[in-house]
Amino acid sequence: MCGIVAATAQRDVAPLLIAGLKALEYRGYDSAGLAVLDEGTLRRVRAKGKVREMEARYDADPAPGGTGIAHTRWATHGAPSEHNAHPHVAGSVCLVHNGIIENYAPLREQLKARGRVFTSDTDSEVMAHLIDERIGQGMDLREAVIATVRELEGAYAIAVISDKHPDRVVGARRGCPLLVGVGIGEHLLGSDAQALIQVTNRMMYLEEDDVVEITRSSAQVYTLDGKPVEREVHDSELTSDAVERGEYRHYMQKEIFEQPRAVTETLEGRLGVHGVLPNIFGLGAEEMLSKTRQVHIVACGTSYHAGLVAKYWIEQLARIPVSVEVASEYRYREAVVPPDSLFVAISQSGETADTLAALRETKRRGYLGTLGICNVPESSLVREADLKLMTRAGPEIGVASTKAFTTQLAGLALLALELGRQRGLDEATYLKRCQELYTLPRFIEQALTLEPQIIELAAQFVSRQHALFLGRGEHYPVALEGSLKLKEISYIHAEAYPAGELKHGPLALVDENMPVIAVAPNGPLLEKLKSNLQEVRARGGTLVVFADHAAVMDENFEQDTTLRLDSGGDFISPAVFTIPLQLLAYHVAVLRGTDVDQPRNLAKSVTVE
Ligand code: HGA
Repeated sequence: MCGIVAATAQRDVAPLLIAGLKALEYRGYDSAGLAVLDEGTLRRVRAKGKVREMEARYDADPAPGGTGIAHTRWATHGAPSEHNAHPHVAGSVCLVHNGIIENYAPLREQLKARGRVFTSDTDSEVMAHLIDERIGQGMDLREAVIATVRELEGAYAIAVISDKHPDRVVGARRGCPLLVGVGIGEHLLGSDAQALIQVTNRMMYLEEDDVVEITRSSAQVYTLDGKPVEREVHDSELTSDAVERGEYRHYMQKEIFEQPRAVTETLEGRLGVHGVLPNIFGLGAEEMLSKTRQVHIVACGTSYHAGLVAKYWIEQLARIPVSVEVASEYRYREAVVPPDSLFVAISQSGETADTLAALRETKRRGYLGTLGICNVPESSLVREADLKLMTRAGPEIGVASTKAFTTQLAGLALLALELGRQRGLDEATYLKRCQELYTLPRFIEQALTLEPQIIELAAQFVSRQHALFLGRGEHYPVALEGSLKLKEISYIHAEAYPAGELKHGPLALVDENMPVIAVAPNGPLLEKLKSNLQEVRARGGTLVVFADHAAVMDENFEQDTTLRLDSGGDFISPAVFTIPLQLLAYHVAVLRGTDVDQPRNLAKSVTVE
């Protein structure tokens, strides 16, 4: 979602802001803008589209200066256009915003009644006017920001400058991420560490309702009562080359191929020869997990699919009930929480607005405790959950999630094994499953070698309008994930069904124009799946089957394409079978010429509701 960068320095900050925006562009690419203060004079450059469009305008007429703010937008209120691009200016105030101001409509009406003229359709602009009014009444910038955010309902991360108060930037956050970069003789603000890492690795993470004022020499955090408060400075482990694309054509392709290493990192130091190592979920985990009698998993999008796979694993290995729900539903529902329930929140960024809100809801719903499974160590989710497991996938830039998913699966497999061990899973099965999990990176590596065949297969999909994915058991969520990938980046309408549901409706859609993609690992459900595939053949459907080497398939059907891979065993096979589906979506999108890393209408790190 929208990305913010701000800086105040002894040097010209415009190049820092533009470099920061490029690193943040995965969060939004509807428009980009920056504003720079030079000796009390404000200059603003904005453009619809990507950062490079704005940069070209900036280069044609540079606006150097020592203090500035910048933004890359994913529109929520008002069309993607230049006049809705941030920064927004009102009088002496210039502001960028990530989030949604829910009470913007009455505030806007009140401001208009007081003679304020609006130049955008965004919810964000009200904040600039409110702050400017207060500066006009004699408040300084920080006081004006604090008084304004106290009036707001909704979520925000903001960065604000004023030509009446040069050489400083005031930031504030509630519900959306914002952190401070501590440089030498300079300070920055950013939506995430990637925006700042090119300048500094020293970061100060802001907490809910913090307000911060940065100058070249200081970064002071305040509460909403205006009291100074200390926040620790951490050294980020992120490196700037972790966010480079290298020799790959797209970040998504790079991230698909990083999966063997990413999963190895997830498992390292957590899975030993005798099983899952102690305390990998944090202090107190042993006790909490041993008391757990029920698990609620809450997540969005791809993370939700990982949760669905985990339901099969945990119920099978630990014999305790698991429910999985999308966070935007869970948070507004009066969920029944049986005693000794563990709440598990899964999010790549740890800033997913709905997942975080759901986590916060648990406080009044009486859970035994909460566990966050997340890829970003300093995120809100990790800070707020009782127990945590970092997935260690490294930065994921492609909007369509790939390595985040398989590393989440690896983390959830550890959880299922640990719960199983505590709930009396027999030693032999436990050790067998642990060993299987240990080999997961190798089987992912092998699955990646299917790429040349998948490139050929992708050609069959280029002119398709629809696709149907089928799976059974824990491979049904894999089918869901495959269909999500395809629709996200190739814009082909795709749906996934449990194969047994086919005849209850979706079979009506099957004809020679409907490719049906089946996930067919060897196992107890294979025969059932094969019957479902016969139903497709009988209607003239084109079948693409991803099958285990060991699976005995009926391959004498002309309209079928069968690709073989080695699943590595029942337990890890959902993660392994995900790989060809990711590759298929990727190569179909490449052939269709879509913007693979930044698909239309989507953005990463969904920090708004
Ligand atoms: N509501 C603002 C900011 C949107 C946002 O944060 N998206 O992630 C707008 O529409 O400009």
